[in-house]
Formats: sequence, structure tokens, C-alpha cells
Amino acid sequence: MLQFFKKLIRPFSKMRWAIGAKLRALFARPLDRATCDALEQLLYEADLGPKVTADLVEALRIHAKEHPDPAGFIPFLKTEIRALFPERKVSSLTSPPHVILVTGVNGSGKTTSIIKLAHRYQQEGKSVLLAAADTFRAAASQQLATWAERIQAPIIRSQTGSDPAAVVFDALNSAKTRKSDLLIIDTAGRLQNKTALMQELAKMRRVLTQQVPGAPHETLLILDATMGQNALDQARAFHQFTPITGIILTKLDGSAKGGIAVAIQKELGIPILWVGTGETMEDLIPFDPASYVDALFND
Ligand SMILES: Nc1nc2c(ncn2[C@@H]2O[C@H](COP(=O)(O)OP(=O)(O)OP(=O)(O)O)[C@@H](O)[C@H]2O)c(=O)[nH]1
Ligand SMILES: [Mg+2]
Repeated sequence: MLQFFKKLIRPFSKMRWAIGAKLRALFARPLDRATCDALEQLLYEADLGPKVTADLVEALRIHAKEHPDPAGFIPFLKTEIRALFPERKVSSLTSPPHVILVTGVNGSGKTTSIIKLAHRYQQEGKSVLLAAADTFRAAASQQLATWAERIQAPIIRSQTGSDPAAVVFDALNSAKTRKSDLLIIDTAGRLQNKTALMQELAKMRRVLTQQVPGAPHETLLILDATMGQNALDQARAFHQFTPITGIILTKLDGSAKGGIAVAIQKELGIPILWVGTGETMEDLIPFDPASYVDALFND
């Protein structure tokens, strides 16, 4: 049990987010107008987004009238932020194959995250089949194939330029025949050609649903934490066309800010399920709101 918690918490606390130290310095002063302005600036710069920032400053102002001791300000902010997040709920696996469709813009970390996720499920004793439905670039399916070999997961791929929906069709058949516990599908991320991409995703979904009612059981969106508020725009674009059931927030290790998870939760309300904390296949941790909020305010 202790091992489990260590594993869960350590990766968050290794993040180097500066906001905690800055807030402690700020709250050495009384909470006057200038402090509130500085607080607003700080929270905004940490990527918490304009809505959360405005709400938090207002809530703290009201709180401070009753509880003026600055020592209580950070604990108050932490409680407020923590309350934004629901308990993490990963959907339990459906009767095989449990189908996970993975979306996200180019370079967000789709392929890497798929391998990390597959590796995790394999460690739980589940069999995973991968599908390379990013048929747009040869390198994309090759990258998935290379990783798949490393974790010894079977993969269904096709020629560059072929119809991604056809790959998905074959992959689902193969998953049924092999009795795979999970089928995880990598897709292309050309958001610059939005209409074509969204039609492609819709077609893949139709193919899946026709063969297995209820599939895809999860549609995960991969968001790069270093994109800041742009990540929110990407999420809105995808969610508008393809209902996203959960988010994997990647490259949190490379983000100097860290507050983007709060903005995502508040503005989109889509649960963040996993967090990418590095480039190896071990670097995927469950998103645990309490550990995250602790880490966010660490100095
Ligand atoms: N530091 C860090 N790097 C990551 C993380 N996730 C992915 N990366 C890196 O980000 C780069 C892009 O990752 P990919 O998995 O290739 O992204 P993709 O979305 O599949 O990209 P395309 O196939 O080009 O659309 C790679 O160099 C990964 O190693 C993470 O959590 N932390
Ligand atoms: Mg890829």
C-alpha cells in the first residue's frame, strides 16, 4: 500500500512549479487591493485560466474578511481548487474487447500515451491489441509498430493513405478473434484540416459501433500541458464533434506552470484520467486531484 502511494505521489512532487513559493512571498503582505491584483496575475500566469482565477481571487477576498490571517490563505486556495475536481473514476473494462479510441493533435503525445496505457493494462494481465489508424503518415504507424514490438503487443496496420476506418474494421475483427481484452486505436491529428479529420473520426466511430454496440467505450483526448490555454481550444474543437470521455494530460513534467489541469476541469468538465510525466513507458500516472493540488502549491 505504501509503495502504491509513493508511486502515485512522487511523480507529482518532482514537478517544479513555481507558484507555491511566489504565493508564500505574496501573502507576507496583507490582502489589500494590490495583493489581490498580484494574486490574479500569478494565478493567470500559472495557467489556471481566466475563469478560475477570477473566482479564486473573489473567494479569497470574502474569506479573508472573516479569516484575515495570511497563514490560512494557501490552505484555503488549495481547498477551493481541490473541490473543483470530482473523484477520479476510470471506467471499468467492458466485456472484451474494450475499445479505446485515442485522439489529439499532432505531437500531443498520442502514440507514446497509447504505449504507456497498453503497458499498464498488460501489467494488470490484460491482453492489448493496437491499431494504427493514423494512415496519413508512414512514420506514424511505424512509430507505433516499433513501440508495440518493445511491449510485445500485436498491432494491426495498413498501407499509408488507406482508409483509417478500414483499419479500425480489421482491428476490431482481429480483437474479437484473438479475444483481446482491449483494443486501443491510434488516430491522425491534423487539426488544420478539421472537417476532414472530424469526418474521419465519425466514420471510425460508426464502424466500431456497428460491430460492437457501445464501442468505442472510451474516447480519450491527449492534451499537451505545455500548450497552455491552446490545449483548451483543441479540446473544445474535438469535443464538439466527438464526445470525449476522458483526457490524458501529457508533458506535465515539461510544463513550468502546471495550472492547466485546473483550467481544463473548470472550463471543460471532462475528467483528466491520466498524466504523462516523461518519455518512457513507465511515465504515466493516474490523475489524483489531492496529490496534484499539493504539488501545485509546493515550492
Ligand atoms: N517529457 C515528456 N514528453 C512526452 C510525453 N508524452 C509524449 N512525449 C514526447 O512528445 C513527442 C511526441 O509524442 P508522440 O507520442 O509521438 O505524439 P503523437 O501525438 O503521436 O504525434 P503524431 O503521431 O506526430 O501526431 C515525443 O518526443 C514524445 O517522447 C510526456 O508525458 N512527457
Ligand atoms: Mg503518433
